[in-house]
Amino acid sequence: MAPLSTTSFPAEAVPQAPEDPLFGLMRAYKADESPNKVDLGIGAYRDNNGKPWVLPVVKKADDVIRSDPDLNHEYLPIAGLASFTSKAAELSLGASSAALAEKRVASVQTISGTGAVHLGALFLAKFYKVDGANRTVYVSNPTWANHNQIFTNVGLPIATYPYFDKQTKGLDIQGMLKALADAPERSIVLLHACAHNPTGVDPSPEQWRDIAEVMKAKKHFPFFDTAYQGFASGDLDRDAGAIRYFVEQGFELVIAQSFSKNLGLYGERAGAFHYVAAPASDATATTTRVASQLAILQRSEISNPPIYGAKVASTVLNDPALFAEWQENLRTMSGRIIAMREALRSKLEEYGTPGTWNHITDQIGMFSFTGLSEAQVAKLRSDFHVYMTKNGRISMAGLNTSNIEYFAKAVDSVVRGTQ
Ligand code: PLA
Repeated sequence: MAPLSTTSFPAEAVPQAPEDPLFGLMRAYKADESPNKVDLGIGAYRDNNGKPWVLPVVKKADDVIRSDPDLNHEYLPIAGLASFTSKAAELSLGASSAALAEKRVASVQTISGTGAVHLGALFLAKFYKVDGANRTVYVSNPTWANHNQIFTNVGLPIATYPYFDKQTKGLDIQGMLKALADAPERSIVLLHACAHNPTGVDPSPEQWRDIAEVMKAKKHFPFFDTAYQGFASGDLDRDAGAIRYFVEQGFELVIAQSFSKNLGLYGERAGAFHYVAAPASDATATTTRVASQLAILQRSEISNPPIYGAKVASTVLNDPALFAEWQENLRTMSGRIIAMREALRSKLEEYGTPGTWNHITDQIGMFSFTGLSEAQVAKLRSDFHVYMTKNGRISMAGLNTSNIEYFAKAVDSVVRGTQ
């Protein structure tokens, strides 16, 4: 007879958790044997053949790294590769940033963007407590699903501010501004720097000014997530506009930065976390103290970050010729995505698919928030082998000249059949 269970982890204590929706989708797509299957799930760039794209500039950087006779596999320092984090900070803040010149930026290399959001969350959970700080993190409705669990896992409660207007399929700026004005003073506000996930809807520069004004009046704490710099407009500087504006306005803020998408380094986990102090006579001292505590947190979690992706990024960021080539590669990616947006919209309009489809080209970045319902998404999957998240988000890079017609016809059929 088998002995009775003596586990310390019975189902009441450790219930079966659902599979992560996005990675579950990826698994289901791989298992699907249909030759027509279309993967519009995870936000990873694909070339026009539907294949992962190793950026040509990354191949070159890889050659440089591998042919270095001094190459070794030693530990990085706790804060990571300094030649990477310093350039990563410049990329986000601008090379002529006053914050950098005044030494009020602390940068730590992280396990990509996710690790950066987590490190920031952990830091705030431990230290954002003085003088009536409100520990609730306000995230856009909707936001990247992982934001919710990263913050709640470290004990910071989540609240939402309106963001996407279902009617216009654009930004609900009035709703957003009102929610930020109504939130308790000194709340933490998570902002997508550009190419908002999942909606593809970004505030205009004027709207960013209004957001900053309300946040300043309410003394809110900005937490920027920048995972798509270069993917929104194709221009690295323009895509950093919101962050730079907030820094110019004198906010103390943090930035979680990912190089997964813009360098195509998904599995290498290259990212950084930046703390920027507000201008003040003691700003450098504050920055030094913050950096010292970030190092303690990092040491206890991962000790020190992985080296390869950071080296690739550092090689590209520090070499003017490679940097220029990277910008070209970025334009290739963003250009192909824009071409797919145009093609999808024009096909749906050509078929007379019920509804309006201008939002497909109005939205920017990696994703389009199609407005398809959960039932329509399910039907696309069961009848057409199209894989997308159930909120109606599609990763535009999954479309190409070979599958766009198939996808557009599938959408047309499903929308007509479920009205
Ligand atoms: N922040 C946002 C807004 C993201 O969309 C993602 C990735 C990350 C951070 C983290 O990416 P990183 O850890 O690889 O740097 N979002 C993906 C993948 C691409 C994911 O969910 O992990 C997505 O499909 O939404």
